[in-house]
Amino acid sequence: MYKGKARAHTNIALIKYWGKADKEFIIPMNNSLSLTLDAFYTETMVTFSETFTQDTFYLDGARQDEKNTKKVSQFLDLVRSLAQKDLFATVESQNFVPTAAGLASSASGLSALAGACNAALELNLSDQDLSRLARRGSGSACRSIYGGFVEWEKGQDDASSFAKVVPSDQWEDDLAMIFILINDQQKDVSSRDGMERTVETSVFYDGWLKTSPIDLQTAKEAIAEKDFEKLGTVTEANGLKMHGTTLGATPPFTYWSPESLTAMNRVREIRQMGLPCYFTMDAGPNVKVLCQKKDVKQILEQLEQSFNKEQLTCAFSGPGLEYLETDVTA
Ligand code: 2P0
Repeated sequence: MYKGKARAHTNIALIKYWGKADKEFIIPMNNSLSLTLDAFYTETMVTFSETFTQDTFYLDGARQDEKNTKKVSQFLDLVRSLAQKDLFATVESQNFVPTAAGLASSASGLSALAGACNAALELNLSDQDLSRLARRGSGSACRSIYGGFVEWEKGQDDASSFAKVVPSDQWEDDLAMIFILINDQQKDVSSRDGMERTVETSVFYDGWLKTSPIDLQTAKEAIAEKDFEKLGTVTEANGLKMHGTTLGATPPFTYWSPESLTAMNRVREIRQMGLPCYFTMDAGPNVKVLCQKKDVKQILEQLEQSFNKEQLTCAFSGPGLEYLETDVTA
C-alpha cells in the first residue's frame, strides 16, 4: 500500500491564462501570473493498493460519480505511467472554503492530488516537475505548487511549460484579496469549454494574444517596483480584456451577472474615494478585489454597504504545496 497526503492552496490570476495551444498536454497560449492565497485550499489523500479493483474518488466525504471519477482516473493514469506501477487508487479530497459559494478550485484540487501522488509513490519530483505534472490535470494547478506571486511560463511543450516563483521581496505579504461571492442562476460555461470556444471563434482573441505579454511585463515591473497602483491597474485591465474575448465568440457568452457589474462599479467608486483597490474575475460571476492589507478594514466597511457580510471573504498571500503524510508499506 502506498499512501500520501498533501495540501495545496488556490491561486487567482492577475494576468490570466486564457486559451490552450495544446489541449492534450495543456500548453497555454500565453504566460500567466497569479497570487497564491491562504483562505482556500484542498487537502487530498491518495492510497494506491494491490487490493483495489478500480479508482474511487471521494470529495468532501461524498463518493463521486463516474464522470467526476474519470477526470481523477485520467490524472492517475499519468502518475501510474510515471511510476511504472499498475495500481488502482482511492482519492479522498477535502475542499476548505469558508462558504459553499462556488469557490472550489481545480487549481488547488489538482495541485494537491499531484503532491499526494508524489509522496505516495515516492516519485521525488522536483517542484518544477511537479508543476508540469499538476499542469496536465488543470492548467492553473501548475501555479499552486508555489506560494506568493507565481508565473506560468507557457514554454512550447511538456518539458518547458511550468510555473516558477516571481521574486518579490515578500511584497505579497502587504497585499490582500477580498472575494465578493455572487449567487448566480445562470448555467455555467466551464473555463475549459469557454477558453476553447474563445480561441476557436472569438474575433477579439488576436488582441488578447498581442497584448497579454505586455500586461505580464507591466505586472512583473510593478512587483519589482512594489508599485501597487501599477499592479492593480494592469490586473483590472487584463481581466476585463479576457472577459471581452468571450463577447466576440460564436456563440457569444459572458461570465458576468448583473451583481458582478454592481460589484465592479462599487470597486471603482471605492477607488475614487481614495482607497486603492482593483477587481478581477475568472470563469464565474464572483468578483475578487486586489488591495493592500492596510486598507482591508476600510474597504470591507464600504463593500458591506452593498453586500451582505456572508458574501465577503478576505484572503492573504498563501504558501505553496505542503506534504502532510506519507505511509508506504509495500
Ligand atoms: C486563470 N482560469 O488564469 C484562468 C482565468 C479561469 C480564468 O485557469 O482547462 O481550470 O483545466 O487548464 O486551469 C481556469 O481554468 O482550466 C483558469 P484547464 P483551468 O486562472
